[in-house]
Amino acid sequence: MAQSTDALIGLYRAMCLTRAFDAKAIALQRTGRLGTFASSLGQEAVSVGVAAAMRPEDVLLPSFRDHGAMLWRGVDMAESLLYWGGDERGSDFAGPRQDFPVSVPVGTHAPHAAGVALAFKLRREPRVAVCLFGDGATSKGDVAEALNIAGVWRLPAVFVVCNNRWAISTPVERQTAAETLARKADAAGMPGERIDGNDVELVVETAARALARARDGQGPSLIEALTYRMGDHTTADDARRYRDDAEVSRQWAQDPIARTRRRLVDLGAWGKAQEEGMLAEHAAAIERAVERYAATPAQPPVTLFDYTYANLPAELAEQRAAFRPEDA
Ligand SMILES: Cc1ncc(C[n+]2csc(CCOP(=O)(O)OP(=O)(O)O)c2C)c(N)n1
Ligand SMILES: [Mg+2]
Repeated sequence: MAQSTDALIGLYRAMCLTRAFDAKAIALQRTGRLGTFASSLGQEAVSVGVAAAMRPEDVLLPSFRDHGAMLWRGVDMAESLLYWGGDERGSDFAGPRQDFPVSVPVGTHAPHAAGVALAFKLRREPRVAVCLFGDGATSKGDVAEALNIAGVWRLPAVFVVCNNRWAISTPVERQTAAETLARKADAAGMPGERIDGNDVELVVETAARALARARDGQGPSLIEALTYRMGDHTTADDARRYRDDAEVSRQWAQDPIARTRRRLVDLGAWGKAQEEGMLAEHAAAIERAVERYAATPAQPPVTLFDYTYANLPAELAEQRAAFRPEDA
């Protein structure tokens, strides 16, 4: 692939940081210091690769497993921990200010992406809305509607299905009778392409092409990036209850991080010293983020009323007012 070695090192480092952050977040959850967490283990190449193809002024609409994309775009790890620790201030990240927060509702951010792209089109801004969602999300009406309207209005949007083969315990074979998820683009009148989502260079190249097309006024695209969810669905799940260990073991052979490292080593661009230096640097950065997260004073319970409505409905305003002063 036509990526420079430096660019490949940058992608490799970002995937490794994502994985190290992920492992730390799970450890924090296991020791009662984080509410929950959705691991991106094994699918880092999709998230990082898509974000790497974007320009800063584009807008990312991530799903809950897109830590790689969010960190690449500049979200601080301490802010991400705040979010997963149940503190809404974690969604009000310092930058990138116009990117969307994590969408936990499956696929509901796809119509938002179409809306963002429509705004760019009406304002004649050469920007693109990039929406990441899972294989399970493609069965949602929200996604079908978003693809349809983006196609008919030729909106500057790129939709990326991160096909990690599972939607909690539902395998993709039981999710759809369509031959591929990329084919869902046909009905919306946009190009759809299935790619190896564990090849980070291919992800960047494919996303860059789709972004260029959208920026150039040629309309949206759908990319299906095939990867695998190596971990549990979230920290509240135990995937051994519904899938075979052998399947998971087989998938490790496709690990995007090991693949990229092998490629860098073959190019003579990476070795033991660089690897050790990077791991130490990442561990220190993550430790600093954990400290900042732990040192953030918790918000008072009354703030649970504060982030859903711009104007609180009367009955909720009444409940908020009824909070005892010591809880407010
Ligand atoms: C609207 C909605 N329905 C159900 C859920 C519960 N839920 C959370 S994740 C998930 C499966 C998502 O699968 P997929 O789209 O493949 O994404 P992945 O978890 O594999 O990244 C479901 C059903 C939800 N969060 N939102
Ligand atoms: Mg999935």
